[in-house]
Amino acid sequence: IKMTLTMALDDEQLIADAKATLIKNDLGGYTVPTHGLYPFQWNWDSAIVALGWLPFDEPRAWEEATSLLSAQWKSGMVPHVVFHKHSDTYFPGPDIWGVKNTPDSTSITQPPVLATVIRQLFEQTKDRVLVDSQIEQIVKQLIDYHLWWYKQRDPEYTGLVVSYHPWESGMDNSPAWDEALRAVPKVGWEYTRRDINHIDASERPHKEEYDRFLYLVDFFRKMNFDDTLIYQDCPYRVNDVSIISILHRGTKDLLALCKALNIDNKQTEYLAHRMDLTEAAIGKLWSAETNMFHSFDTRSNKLCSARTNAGLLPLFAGLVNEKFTPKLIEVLDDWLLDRPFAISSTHHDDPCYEPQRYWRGPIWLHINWMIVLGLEDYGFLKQAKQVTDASRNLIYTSGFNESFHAETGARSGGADFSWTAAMALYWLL
Ligand code: 9WN
Repeated sequence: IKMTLTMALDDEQLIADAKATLIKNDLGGYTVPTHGLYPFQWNWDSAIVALGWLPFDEPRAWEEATSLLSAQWKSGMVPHVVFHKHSDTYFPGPDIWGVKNTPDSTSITQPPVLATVIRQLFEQTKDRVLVDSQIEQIVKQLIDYHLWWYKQRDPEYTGLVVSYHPWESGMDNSPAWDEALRAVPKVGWEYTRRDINHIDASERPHKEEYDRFLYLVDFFRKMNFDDTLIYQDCPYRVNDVSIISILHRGTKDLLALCKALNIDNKQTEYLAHRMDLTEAAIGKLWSAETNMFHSFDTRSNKLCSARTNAGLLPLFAGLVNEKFTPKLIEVLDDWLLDRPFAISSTHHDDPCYEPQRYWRGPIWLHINWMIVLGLEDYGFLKQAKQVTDASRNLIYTSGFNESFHAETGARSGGADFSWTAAMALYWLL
């Protein structure tokens, strides 16, 4: 009884702290991931954060989405960062990206998890007037966004969209990108990073990666942000299994929303057709050697070799067929074995595994959340519970950090982090 009481009190305190974290990071209509390190609005962070606002401030949850969508480009693209207000604490800012839009933004996007979140908001919001006043406009913008993904990022109808930048994947220095990134030249100019003013360099990407990240930013500007030219010539062009999975799940959720709103037209038909193409093509990302999914480098025509948690995300998308499912679950069981803190972003037996360095080892709760939803859909409830318990464990051990050290569960990256607070609210309430 004593144990239960202590836990209940801890939960109460954690819930209050998680809410306070979101409120502290609220800059009026949008939430920064954390002050200093990331002082702007990030695309997939905001989607996750909306889930955190939902249980205690419904209008604010919806506003998180509409403020992000206010930066949507005419093409339909929703940027990866929106620079609503000036800040000197982050690099690269709008001057380096060179985009001439209002509001200022970057020229790439991020994993489109927003549609899945909007479906949850639509189903769970109690204030139906709030929902009815904006859902059609939001769905219209999401349709444009998803059409843009398929048309511009898979113009050859392969079934697998491409990504042009590790920042677009949201898994910046994942070892999955090592080989593909080596083909990108290094930028020729000097620059000053700001991230290592906030966070120890041992937890961040190396300079060699930043040199190439920035080369790509320059390249987009030189191409005048033209989707067709970039598709043809971008030196980095990867079928990212994480983006592909999140897009697929998002489109499914978007079509469910359309159904609920009686939207049935050429666009929804087109999206359904694109989903069929992805289902037919996903086998290309399966490796019989590792028994899991990998991203694919379309420049070298090779699977990216590292074993990362992105390779589990086809579960979230419902893209794992009967032949692959038992094998993938076996890999997951091994990944979780004797690991109270899970799931590391890179498998602990992979030669590239570094438990403290950003996307090369640390654990990210929003990825766990997606994997759990997938496991539940497939009926793997034991594993879903294991990952949920491990995620809660991390919150109890170290609070709301950007990510967590894969071995110790200790803080990794920024503190007072919005998406981790949002996931805490999702799991503790
Ligand atoms: C670049 C904000 C973002 C996340 C990404 C994470 C990190 C940025 C950076 O922070 O990326 O977009 O400068 O390191 O990798 O997933 O959206 O939290």
